[in-house]
Amino acid sequence: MHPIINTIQQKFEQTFSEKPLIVRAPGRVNLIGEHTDYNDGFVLPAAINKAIYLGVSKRADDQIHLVSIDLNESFTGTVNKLEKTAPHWTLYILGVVEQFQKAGKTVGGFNLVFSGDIPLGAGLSSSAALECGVAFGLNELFSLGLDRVTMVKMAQAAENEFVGVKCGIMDQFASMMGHKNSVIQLDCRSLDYTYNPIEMDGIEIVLFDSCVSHSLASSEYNTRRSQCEQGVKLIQEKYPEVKNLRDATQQMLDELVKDQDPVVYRRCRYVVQENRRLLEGCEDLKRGDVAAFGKKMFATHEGLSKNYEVSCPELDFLIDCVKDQPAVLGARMMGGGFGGCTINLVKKDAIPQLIEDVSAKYEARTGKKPKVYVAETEAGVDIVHENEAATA
Ligand code: GAF
Repeated sequence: MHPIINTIQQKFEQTFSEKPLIVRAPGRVNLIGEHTDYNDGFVLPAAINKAIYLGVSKRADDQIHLVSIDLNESFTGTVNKLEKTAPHWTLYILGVVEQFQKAGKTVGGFNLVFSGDIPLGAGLSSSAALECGVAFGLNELFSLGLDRVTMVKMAQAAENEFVGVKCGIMDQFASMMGHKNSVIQLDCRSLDYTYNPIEMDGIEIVLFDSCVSHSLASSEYNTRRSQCEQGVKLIQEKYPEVKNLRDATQQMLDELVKDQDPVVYRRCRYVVQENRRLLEGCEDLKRGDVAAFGKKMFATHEGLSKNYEVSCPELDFLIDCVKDQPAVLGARMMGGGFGGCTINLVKKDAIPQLIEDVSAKYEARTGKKPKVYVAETEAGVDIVHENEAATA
């Protein structure tokens, strides 16, 4: 049995004297398309083999009992009064309950115990995984009949409204909708999506974790979002049909934003370029041209670092370490930024040596060893059935 599932079952039975329903909710990677989701643009994420596991059961009363095994903390509240002042980690759970209530779905009292192997603050979306796992578990427990995409939207709304981070929809979508061996090409405006098979023979996704802990809730994320909105407002003075940066062109930015606000201009230019890079990059992958795709990842990093300014010296250094390595086809910082992981497409045979070299250089420069994960794509959120739990 997977050790985390075992731990949850034991803790659950000790605490609540019953067996829980177990849900697995994965983290995500994103190959390209960063900071495009909240601009109605495109993203290319996949769910991965790192996950949060939750044990849940119904209660006869209206209480909510939560246990975080990893933080060694617990919380008791009630479905009738969802407190935003509760410890921070509870907001991702209570926020989902609030969304269910807003949608007129009756959620009774419940017990929940969770743990996971998604490193926290590494940009692999542990928060979205928790939200999606809670949504899926409660939907199942109380037979609410919600479909996956509806739960994705509710999980995102929980983060926007209860946690206070104005994130886009990418992370929740990837966690809920992932398929093994596929990346999801998602149009964040229409929510049309396709599963593109990952065909990168002999190439693996390697994540170098800078171990600089980012905080998505940091005001910088919300600031980027509002700078994009400012750019759109300037463009709308002449082109009212532009609803979001997704609709903007370089020429519109040059004409209407460049002289008005150089910082907003750089932010918007990055987003416009990134949407184009993603669409062209998907064509590269369809042709099997991973080398061309990888070059675009390096270009994305450059844009995120210099124009969008969401990188940090440690992430830039990790990219500098790999950019002239023939075995690394592409690399960039991933996720919201200000820390977390870089994502690297690396020739399989060269991985051990690369890890050794990069780790040594990183330690010499920063005094800390990076953590390294080789990510595999996985299916999205699901129930762990008893027979799977026994063999996982
Ligand atoms: C974070 C957010 F949660 C996503 O919605 C997305 O904006 C990402 O940063 C940047 O692409 O993970």
